[in-house]
Amino acid sequence: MHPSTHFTHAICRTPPASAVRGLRAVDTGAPDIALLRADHEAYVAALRATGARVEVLAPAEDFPDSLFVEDTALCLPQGAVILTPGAPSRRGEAELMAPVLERFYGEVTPLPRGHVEGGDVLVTGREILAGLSARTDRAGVLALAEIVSGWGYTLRAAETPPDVLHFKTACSLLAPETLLATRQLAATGCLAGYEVLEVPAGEEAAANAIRFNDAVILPAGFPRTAEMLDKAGYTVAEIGNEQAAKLDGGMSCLSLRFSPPAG
Ligand code: CIR
Repeated sequence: MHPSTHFTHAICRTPPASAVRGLRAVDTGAPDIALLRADHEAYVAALRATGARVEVLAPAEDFPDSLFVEDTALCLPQGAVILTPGAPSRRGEAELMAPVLERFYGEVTPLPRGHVEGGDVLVTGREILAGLSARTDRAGVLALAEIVSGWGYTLRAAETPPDVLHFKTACSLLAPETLLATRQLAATGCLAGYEVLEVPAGEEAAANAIRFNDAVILPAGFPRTAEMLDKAGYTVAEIGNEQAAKLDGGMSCLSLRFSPPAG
C-alpha cells in the first residue's frame, strides 16, 4: 500500500442546486441536479466500499462548482495546502475547505501567492507533477514547490495540453509508477519514465479516473478503457458522469483523498 494510491479518508461535497450555473468550456446544457446528485451518491458509495471514511459536506449554494472539491486543496500525509483557484468564482470554495481540513490536520498551509487548482496536481509514487494551465500559473507552482519540498517532495512543472481544463483531465495515477493518460498528454513526453496505459482513441474522457485504495473509479461509458484496465488486473468501479461532464468535471474532481497524520 502506497500513500499515492491508498487513503484512509475522503471529503466530498453534495452538488448544489446552483450547479446549473457551473463553469463550462462549451455549453452543452445545464446538468440535471437530481441525476447529478444520484451519480454523486454512487461515487461516495464506491469510495466507502473501499473501506475509507468519507465525509460529505453540505451543499454550498453560493459556489456553483463547489462539488469539485479537489481544486481547493492539496492533501499529503505531511500536511494540507489550501490552494488559490485560478477561476475567480471558485476562490471562496478554498476558504470554505480550510476549517474542514484543520479538523484533520490541525494546521493547514495557505498557498502564499499565485494560483493553483488541485486538478492540475498529480501526486505519483516518486514526485508531484503540476500542470501549468489557464487555472494554474507559474507563481503558484513555484510557491507550492517550496511548501512541498519542506515535506520531502520533488515537484516538477509540466504543461497541461491546450484546450484541456486540468492536467488530471488527461491523466490519472493507477499505481505508484503507472499512469492512465490520453495519447495527447503522453506525446508531450512529460510522463517519460512511467509506465503509461493510453486510453483508446475516442475515450479520452476516461483518463480522468482515480485509483482509490483497491479500486479504480472510472467514468461509465468507456468500455474499451474499462476492459483494458480489467485485463491489466485492476478492479474497476464505473460511475455515471454525464451530468458532471457538462461542467467539465470527472472522477478526480469530486473528492479530496488523504490520510491525515495520526493523532
Ligand atoms: C470548473 O470549470 O472549474 C468546473 N466546472 C470543473 C472543475 C473540474 N475539476 C477538476 O478537474 N479537478
